Amino acid sequence: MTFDLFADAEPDRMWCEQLCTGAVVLRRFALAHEAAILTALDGITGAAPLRHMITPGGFRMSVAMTNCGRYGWVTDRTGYRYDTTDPASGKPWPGMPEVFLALAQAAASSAGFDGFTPDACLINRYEPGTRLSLHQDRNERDFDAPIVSVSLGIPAVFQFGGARREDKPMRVPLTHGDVVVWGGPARLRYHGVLPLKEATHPLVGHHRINLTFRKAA
Ligand code: MD3
Ligand code: FE
Repeated sequence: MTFDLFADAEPDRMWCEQLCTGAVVLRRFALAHEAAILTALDGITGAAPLRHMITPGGFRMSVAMTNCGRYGWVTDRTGYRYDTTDPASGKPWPGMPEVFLALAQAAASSAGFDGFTPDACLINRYEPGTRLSLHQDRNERDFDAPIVSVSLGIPAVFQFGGARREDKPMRVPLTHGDVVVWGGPARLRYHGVLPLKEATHPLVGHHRINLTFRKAA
């Protein structure tokens, strides 16, 4: 079973924090398998390079992105969507590595979401100074499925807002190995990432990488 990979992952180094109903931070959850995750990531970015996509409004995103899994999230002048092909190559996105799937499913289970079957993994790469402004994730078909996000590399401050853009966000620091599961009533809350401070991570260098696992279709 895929879960076994994460079954004995040094529980003394891990703890969880509930942000609200449906949102749980699993601190250091991905740490025990960081090397396998980063190796798999190199395979993906070799086949589908990170790139700065263009928003429907014509702006170049400061966050560089790529995808793996059946569906990839893309944006261009025509809008946001999930697509089975990488527009840069015309080929399908790289498959979801087993270690990614095992991580996402184990994290979802730990947070009370059994049977999570992500078909999309968006990979975001931030450099110091880069931010992601407050938004909702609404391009997925099934809002009952949770979203699992994995933070790697240099630290970031995540903004976790409410159901309305005006709701004052709480600030959640996220660092290498932290995994967050967002489901239920938390699924449609506004969220973003504050501009990253200059820092270096021994394995990842000057970047923050975020993996976001979703059920897109
Ligand atoms: C809370 N990425 O790609 S992941 C995104 O750190 C995105 O790269 C951020 O927001 C990042 O869309 C945050 C965490 C996340 C993802 C989806 C959510 C938090 C969420 C959906 C609802 C509530
Ligand atoms: Fe988002």
